[in-house]
Amino acid sequence: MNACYPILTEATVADYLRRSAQFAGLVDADTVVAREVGDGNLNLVFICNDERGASMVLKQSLPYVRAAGPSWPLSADRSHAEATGLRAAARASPATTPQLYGYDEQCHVLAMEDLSALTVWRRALNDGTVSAHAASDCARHVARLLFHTGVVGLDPEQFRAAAARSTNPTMCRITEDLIFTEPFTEHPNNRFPAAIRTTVDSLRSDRRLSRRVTNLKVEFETRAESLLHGDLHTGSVMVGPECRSTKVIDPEFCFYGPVAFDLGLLLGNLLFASVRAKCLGLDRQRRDIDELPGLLWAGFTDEFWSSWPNRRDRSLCDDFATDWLTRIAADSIGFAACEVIRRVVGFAKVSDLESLPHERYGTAVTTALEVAHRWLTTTSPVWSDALFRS
Ligand code: SR1
Ligand code: MG
Repeated sequence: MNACYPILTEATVADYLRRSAQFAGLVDADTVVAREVGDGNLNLVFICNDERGASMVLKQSLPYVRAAGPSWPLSADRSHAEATGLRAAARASPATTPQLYGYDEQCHVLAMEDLSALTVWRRALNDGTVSAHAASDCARHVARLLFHTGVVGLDPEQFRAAAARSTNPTMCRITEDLIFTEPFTEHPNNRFPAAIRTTVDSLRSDRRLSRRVTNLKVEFETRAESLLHGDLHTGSVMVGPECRSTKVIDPEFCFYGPVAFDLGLLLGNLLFASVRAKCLGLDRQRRDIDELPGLLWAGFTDEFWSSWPNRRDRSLCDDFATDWLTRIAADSIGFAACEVIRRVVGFAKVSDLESLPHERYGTAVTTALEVAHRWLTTTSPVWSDALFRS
């Protein structure tokens, strides 16, 4: 595929930086060494180090889905959405947001803080580090974004204008297809072992489940509560040494949507960590992971209620907030279930399960699907310590 902008390589980064007025001085272009480390589904990521000890990250959107190749074209404009998401998050929650140094709109390149001293949370969980701190930090990040970009924080006209500026239709379409549609039908993007066909069929043929998933899909499409991260799984979070710092990365899917979607993606991905620990017989680790939903919900509601007295529109009464939180609690468990199903059945797998020994994989994915099925068919599910029980 011919892109109409130069695609960076490790060998061309120095030259790109030498020609860039915008990124001049961030690292020394004459001595910079670039290493491509991207392991996500979409983009190129270069860690750039110079001889003086300065470093930064360059992230470039490819004109296609990296994990699929040029046969799946995708607009590189997602880098614009990511810059918008990073700027909004930096205003709302600077401590949990990586610094954006600049954005080259022509070449779809973001220059950012180098976080290589931190570890991707999914990887830390896979390696046995649970990081309770990260659950609370992420939940607070979501709540702060809600209060900075939602109708509780902005004047109604500002809110509508911000929502109109932050539509992200191409990326939302990916989520609609991959999370809410394809896993529930026969689709070439799906891939799962034949041994779980009966479990998948029982999900697909459950009318109660289909009704709930359809309701959640329409919530996703229509409930514009605030700017969301939009893809807040454990691979979009980095945790620092000793878990003392947390950074929420990669908001290229950001859009105005239901806040429960961000909480739900986190919850669903924490279930994978729990199932993995269970299948590996790591009981202590599993017990620690199973406490994360409680920390996530406590972090979110604590931040919510601390911000609530400062809401912009004082006519919003406390009972409304209570009802709102009840709906967010139930919908986030529903969104979590959809995320679990798509990672098992559909496109874009998770290493928590994919790196399990072959003989444990079938049990792991069946357990995950059974929990998701329960979440989608329980009337008014609530966040409790028993959420991950299988
Ligand atoms: C085609 S993109 C596949 C997935 O990768 C991203 O991280 C999102 O989760 C998306 O659904
Ligand atoms: Mg991502």
